[in-house]
Order: sequence, then structure tokens, then C-alpha cells
Amino acid sequence: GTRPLDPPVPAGTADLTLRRGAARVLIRNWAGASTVPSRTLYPHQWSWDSAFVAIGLRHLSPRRAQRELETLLGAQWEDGRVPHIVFNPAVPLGAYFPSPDFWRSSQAGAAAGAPAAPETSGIVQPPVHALAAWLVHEADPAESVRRGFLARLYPRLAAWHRYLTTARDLGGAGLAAVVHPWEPGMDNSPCWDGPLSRITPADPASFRRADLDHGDADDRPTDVDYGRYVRLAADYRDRGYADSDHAFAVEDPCVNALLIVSEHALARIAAETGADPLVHERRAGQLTDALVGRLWDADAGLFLCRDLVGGGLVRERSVAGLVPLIVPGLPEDIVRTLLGTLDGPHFRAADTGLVASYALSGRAFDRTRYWRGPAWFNTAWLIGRGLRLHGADDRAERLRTAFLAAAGTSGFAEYVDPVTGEGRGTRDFAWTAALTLDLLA
Ligand code: 9YW
Repeated sequence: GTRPLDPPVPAGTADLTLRRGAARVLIRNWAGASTVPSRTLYPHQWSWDSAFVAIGLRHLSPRRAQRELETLLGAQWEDGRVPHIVFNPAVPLGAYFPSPDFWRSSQAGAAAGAPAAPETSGIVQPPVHALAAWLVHEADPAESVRRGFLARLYPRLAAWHRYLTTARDLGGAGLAAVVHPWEPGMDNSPCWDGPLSRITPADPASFRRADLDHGDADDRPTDVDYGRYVRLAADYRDRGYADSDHAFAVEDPCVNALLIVSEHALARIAAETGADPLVHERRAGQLTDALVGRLWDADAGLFLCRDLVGGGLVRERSVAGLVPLIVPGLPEDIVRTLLGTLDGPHFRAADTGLVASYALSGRAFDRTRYWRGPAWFNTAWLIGRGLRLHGADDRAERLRTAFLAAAGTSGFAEYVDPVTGEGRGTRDFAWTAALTLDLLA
């Protein structure tokens, strides 16, 4: 009964195992009409998470990937904003804070055109959606056309970008501003330390952090951070989510780079659906000029955030300042400088294969705490795309290899140690799995 030969191990077995593992996460995190970032920590639908998830889901089921984006955009407000959370009414209120009874979108957001249902948050997240929609379309154009996917999404995506470039042009130079540290998706980045220091934290007795039920306190934002997040969100709500009198307003390079890339995608979507692509190409060009004009800092070697309330650039090196590598048509010298910064002493991507969320050399660097050092998979994916765009294929390949290794060994962690790749935060995290699938495709 012994077999004459062990079956040969087929090439790519490791990839196959990884692909299966990633697919399993996306299947488990599917909640019926959208995907939860994490079954434990984040049990609702998050805006930019869904865009990244759709980019991975398209390899498993283009139909489900379409649905993911349709569900999110189905909760869009009449003023064009796409909320950062769409709440699942079946999840108990205590499972996540701030819950729907905090945001009260259907009531407090009525003047801004919040839907009567579902309940949502009132803030936004980075606009990766048009890019995701285009990539989902490309995965199966026939099915997309048959279902009228792009034709249905186009007006919503256009209204979303219009909101960002009008109501959120708080600096008056064309860029979109974020008005809460949750909006750029990098909650406790050291970039917000200065702008946030002016905000009086809400009384800690007035809220209960559900995140600490599932996450290690050392890996998460602090209580003082949370007090300030709560104050800003409650004030925005109490103003009916009107975009005036913001105590926190920042132009972020990652948000605006994603807006530019999505504006280019919107041009393609427009052309595909018989609308005018030129308005979008023109806006992408204007945004690119504004990004370079307002946020580039040659001395720092990357893009910086601009504090619209305090005034001036925020002198902190964050991964957000490297993400503009994905913008087509950047001046050559800027691209060269960004590549140098990525591999140089501040980020050391050449040694680690990872991209820290904040410079390893920075005054506030903390290798375990969320957006103050750990490496995240979505930003690595974006930068990898930027490297390919600029022909830096070797560097992109290096990031891809390290990304897949860290994703696999960490069990699709939310983030990892920026030097060793050791897993941190929650596991079976949806965008880590989704972007793994995309890199394996
Ligand atoms: C929060 C869901 C979100 C991400 C953000 C990340 C974190 C905290 O989790 O936000 O409670 O919203 O910082 O980028 O979208 O995964």
C-alpha cells in the first residue's frame, strides 16, 4: 500500500493556501449585502473598507463586489456625502461606539439629506470608490453592462466628488478638507496632534469605548484621543452636519490623491456610460496642481497635511504623504524624491519591504499604536500601485512579496509591526484579505 512517489508539490501551493485563506475571510465577513471589516471590532459597513473589499471581491464574485459598492452608495446623503459607516440595524447598539443613537443621522442629518434609513455616521472617509467601481467593472465588463452597474453608480459617484470639491473645499484652493480625524481613515496619526490639541475632550464619563472590548489598549488610540473625537463629532451633529465653523479642518494628501485617482476613474466611467469624461479629466488636473502647490514639501521629501484652522503645513512625516505616488502626471522630481523618501532612513521600505504609517525616525513613532507607526495593508497596496505607475517594478515587487508574507503569517491582521511584520490589531481583517487576493490575481 505505499505510494511509489509522493505527489509533487505543485508550484504556487503557498499562493493557493493564501488565496483560500483570504477568500475564507471575505466569505465569513460577508453580512448579506456588504462586508464587515472585522466580525468583532467593526461589525458594520465602513466606507473606504468597502472600496478595498470590492477590489478583492471582484476576483471571487464580480456580482458581490458590485453589491458591496451599491449598498454603500445606497446610503448616500442628498448633499452627496457618502457616510463613513452604514449601520446594520441587526447589530446591538453596544457592539460599536459611536453607535447610531450617537450620530442620529436620520434626524440630525435631515437638513443635509441623510436617508430616513439606514442609520449612518455623518462624516466621510477617503474617496476610493470610483477607482473601486472601475476595477470591479473591468473584472467582468459583460456582467457589469448587463446589470447597468456603472450607469447606476455614475451619478452617485459624481455627486460624491461634487460634495468633496464644493462643501469641503474649506481652504478655497480646490482641495477637499477633512473635518474629523476619523475622516482620513488614520484616526490617531501624529499629524492630528497639533490640530487636535485645540479641542477640549468630551467628558470620558459621557461615553463608553466598545473598541477596548476587542482590542489591546496599547494598540489603540488613547482615551484623551477618543474624548476629542467625540467632541468634534457631537459638535458637527449638533450643527446639523453643516460644513461651516469646523474646529478641525485639514487638507490631507492621501485623501486628495485618492480623489484625483478616482476622478480619473470617473472620467473612464463617464466615457463608458455616454457622459462627458472631460469635466473629470479637467478636475483631476486642477486637483493635481492644487495638491502639488499646497501640500508638497521638498525639504521634508514628501507631501504634508495643511492645517486650515491653525494655519500652515503640519511638519510630520506620515504615510499619507507618500500615497500621492498613485497620482498620474506628477512632476518627475517629485516622483524621484518620493521614491528616495520611501527607501531612505525615515521609512526604510528597502530594508523592511513594509511601509510604516509614520516615519520610524519621527518624534511620535510608536511601533504598536495604530496609525503612529504600524504598517497597514491598504496603504502598501496603494503605494505598490504608484510604484508600478512610475515604472518602479522592482520596488513594487519587493513590497508585494513582503505584503503577502505578512498577511499570511499574521492571519490577515489589521496592521503589523513596521519592521518585523509581526501581526497587530484584529485578525481576519477584510481589506487585508481582499487586497491579498488582488495581489495574487
Ligand atoms: C473607527 C474600519 C476602520 C477603518 C479606519 C481605521 C479604523 C476606527 O477602522 O477606524 O472606529 O472607525 O482607522 O481606517 O476604516 O476598519
